Amino acid sequence: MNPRREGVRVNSSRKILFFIPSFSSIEATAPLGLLAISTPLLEAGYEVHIIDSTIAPDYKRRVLEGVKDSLCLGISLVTGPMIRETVDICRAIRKWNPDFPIILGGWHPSLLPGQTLEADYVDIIVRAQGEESMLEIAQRLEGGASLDDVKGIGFKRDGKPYYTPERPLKTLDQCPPKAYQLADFDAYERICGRRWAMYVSSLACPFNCAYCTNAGVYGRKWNALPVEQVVEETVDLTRRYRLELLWMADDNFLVDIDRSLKIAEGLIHAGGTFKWSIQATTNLTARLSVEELTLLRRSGLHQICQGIETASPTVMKLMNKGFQNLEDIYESTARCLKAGVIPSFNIIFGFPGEGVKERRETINFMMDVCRRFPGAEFWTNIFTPYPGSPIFSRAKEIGIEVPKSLEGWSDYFPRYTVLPWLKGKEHERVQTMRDYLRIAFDRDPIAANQHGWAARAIRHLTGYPARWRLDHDFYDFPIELWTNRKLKNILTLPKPQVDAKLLEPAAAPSCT
Ligand code: B12
Ligand code: SF4
Repeated sequence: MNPRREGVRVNSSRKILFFIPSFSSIEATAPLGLLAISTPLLEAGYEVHIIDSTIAPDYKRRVLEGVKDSLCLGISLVTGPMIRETVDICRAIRKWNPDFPIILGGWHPSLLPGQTLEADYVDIIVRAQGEESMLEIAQRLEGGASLDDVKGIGFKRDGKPYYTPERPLKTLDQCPPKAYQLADFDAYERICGRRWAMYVSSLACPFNCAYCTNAGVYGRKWNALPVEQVVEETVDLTRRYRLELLWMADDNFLVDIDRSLKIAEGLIHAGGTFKWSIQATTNLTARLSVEELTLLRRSGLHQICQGIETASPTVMKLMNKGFQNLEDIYESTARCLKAGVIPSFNIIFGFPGEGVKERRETINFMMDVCRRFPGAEFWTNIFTPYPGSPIFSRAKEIGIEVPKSLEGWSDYFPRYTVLPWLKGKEHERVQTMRDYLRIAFDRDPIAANQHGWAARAIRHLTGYPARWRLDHDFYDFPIELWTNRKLKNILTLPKPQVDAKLLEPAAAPSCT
């Protein structure tokens, strides 16, 4: 922390302000990271306010107003465009009061603590789980005490960064429930068109894919909440906030299949009426029989999102996805659809080692699966080398230019990624091909506001030539994309004007 403030009483307020910068998505819902760190603060009697720029267009004014009577500001961020709003807000606060404590937590500060703390507008960074760290920081700031004994954080002393010892990770059952009562679900629904939330029932993933950052923060020791707690909390949550959908943000929900089936039985028994979706690896999904999938479907499971990422055996090896088998994917796709569960797949284009031949193998696979199994859906991305992922240790060797400051990471986003081995005309071609993949087969986004029926009809019609192009690898004169965009602009429902209510301080300590 800044030497001007370390060990000095800053502000006697018991109000903590949190800010989450927009994730540029209309698939909007409450930020779980902030809901998680709010609970211990509420239990200790602090007043917590959250401003989410996704639902608060005048977020800057609100944050600048809100900090005036707060003890500190905490910001949650992942690598990418969220950093832009973060920097803007922090600079404005510095201008107002250079001594006001600014704390950064979440994935980016956890993966790059040193570089994040270097920014002159950051006082404290929190690494990994923030429930206890944030509470202890608030208590030290309030009491004017030193931060030395707060584990898992970094701060500045005499202008130099100082890091406390790592805070051991807690298993999920040791973490408090999330403060969902702080979320303005009405505002999220107005943006998204669907009333939904995220829920975490297990933590970490036993695998170690080369492009994935998860092990860098949560390790690889999978742990989970007890079945009864998951059933009770999810049913209560969906009833209390009238949610139609829960998106399990677990990295790999199906690690313990027996537990998954017991959750399904529990939900049926408890009369849960909500839809839910999960993320799971293809090998674990493939272990489910039609009967088991049918049980999951009866409990409301409607989609299993699986990261195939590539269908090229060469690239699969490079990605360290030795656990994946393409034949199994065909079979499990058939089983999912028979049971009424949507198999939804992610693909990453441009992983180092993927050439034209390997990319073609993946496209052929996608086309084949979609044709043979109508209802299966694919979402694609361009590879983004995130810090903390195994491949990132080879960044220099593979020619990735690593940003040298916090601001430098603002453009780090799959949509914009240009790689040394995928740039110029070839990059443009892959982007056009991705656009054709988007319209070639129907998909079901979370955001119900995204398209009106007319826009969907246009996409359906342009699907025929799109499939022809993908089969023939021909993307010149992309007239259908142009038509699709133009007509969509005319026919798509206007994005709703959303303004979140100023959230009332939640009464401590009633969480979930
Ligand atoms: C849900 C989710 C999303 C949702 C977010 C919706 C929302 N309203 O929040 C959606 C689908 C929109 C999304 C989008 C993206 N995501 Co995402 N997402 C996740 C996911 C699956 C869960 C995050 C979560 O809520 N976890 C539960 C909470 C409780 O845990 P937590 O976030 O880790 O929070 C804890 C700590 O980090 C800390 N903490 C968090 N914030 C703060 C703040 C303060 C002040 C403090 C003190 C502490 C603190 O304390 C919390 C409690 O212990 C993670 C993977 C994962 N395993 O976590 C990826 C993940 C965060 N996403 C990631 C990425 C890359 C993206 C996208 C770029 C993907 C894309 N292709 O577009 C976009 C970009 C978003 C953006 N802002 O720019 C990466 C981030 C990597 C990185 N280096 O930052 C992750 C880690 C996935 C991965 N393995 O690579 N994502
Ligand atoms: S990409 Fe998925 S399967 Fe691979 S390590 Fe990350 S969470 Fe696990």
